[in-house]
Amino acid sequence: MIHKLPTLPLVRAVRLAGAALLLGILAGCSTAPSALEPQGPAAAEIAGLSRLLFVMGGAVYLAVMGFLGVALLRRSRRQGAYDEQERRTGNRILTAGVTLTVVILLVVFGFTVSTQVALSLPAKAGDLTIRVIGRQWWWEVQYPTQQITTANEIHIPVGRPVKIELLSEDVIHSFWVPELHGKLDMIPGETNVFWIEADHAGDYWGLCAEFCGMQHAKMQFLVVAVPPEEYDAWVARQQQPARPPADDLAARGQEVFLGGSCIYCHTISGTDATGRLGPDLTHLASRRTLGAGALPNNRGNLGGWVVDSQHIKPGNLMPATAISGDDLQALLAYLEGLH
Ligand code: HEC
Ligand SMILES: [Cu+2]
Repeated sequence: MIHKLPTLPLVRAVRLAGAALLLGILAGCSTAPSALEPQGPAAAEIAGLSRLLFVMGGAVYLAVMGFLGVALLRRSRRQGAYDEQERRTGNRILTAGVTLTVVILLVVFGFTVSTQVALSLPAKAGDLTIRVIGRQWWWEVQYPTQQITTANEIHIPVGRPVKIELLSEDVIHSFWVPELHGKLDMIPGETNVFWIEADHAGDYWGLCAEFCGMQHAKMQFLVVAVPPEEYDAWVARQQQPARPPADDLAARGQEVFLGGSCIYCHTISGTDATGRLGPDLTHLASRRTLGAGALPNNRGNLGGWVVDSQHIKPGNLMPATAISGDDLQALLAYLEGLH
């Protein structure tokens, strides 16, 4: 009796853990971006090829296991040399095996090449070029023609191929939006080019897919695909210089910003802040996250970030700031007005 008591909670705990794991996996399936649920033509090509390889590989595996089973069941216990008939059968099996293997490899090769061709840059993609620069540990996003610089958020018009130029400022990163395309490395001193296109309006999470240091896991971004008119409106807003402070508090906040260390690392267009080490803050309030997807962008998180971003994203390249409570309130009022 005494021995049985402790096992009950243990069994329950194991069951609970199992259920939690299953729920976790199910929840993960529904929310995490999956390359197997493509939302654009490039990702669809890749997912199609993956499925084909999986099915063919699975079929080959089953066939090999089947033959192995047959061979084991029908193995003969006879010693000594094979007769002529057996040798001929053996040769035939060998020829058939080699032929089938070559045919399968040729089919795989053919589909791989045709997928490669389908993934080559569409001519229309040149109409809109976005340059993304990997940094430890965030993404600088430039629209060279539109003269926009932003961070950690890429807005694109829906249903149109968009050319993406990938660079790096420090180490090797890798740009991956699982629902829109495969991965492509961002290499210092080199420009890699590919394209993305979204079939439907929506948000698509992207992430860094190459270990790039301490905060590699907190290096995410959002691709926001919107109808063309909405995209044009976004471009027009982003091209504006920063909004001037709306009231006295925000005006004081601007003084705090311009008088502090912030300007060495951040740009706010239309002001004296032209630093380039951190994200452009001109339209900070229009973005959905802080610290490359580390936190939702709201007042509380913004305050926490400014005072001690090291607590939120240890090792990131923004130092903690010593700031009085009043100055912080003013600074937040200013930053929150930067739509
Ligand atoms: C030494 C350079 C440096 C200084 C000084 C600095 N920052 Fe930063 N800041 C960064 C870097 C780098 C990041 C990106 C960190 C990351 O996401 O890994 C950042 C991120 C931010 C972000 C989040 C932006 C986004 O889109 O995710 C805000 C807001 C911010 N800084 C505000 C400030 C303010 C306000 C000050 C002055 C009190 C300041 N920073 C001082 C380098 C700096
Ligand atoms: Cu990275």
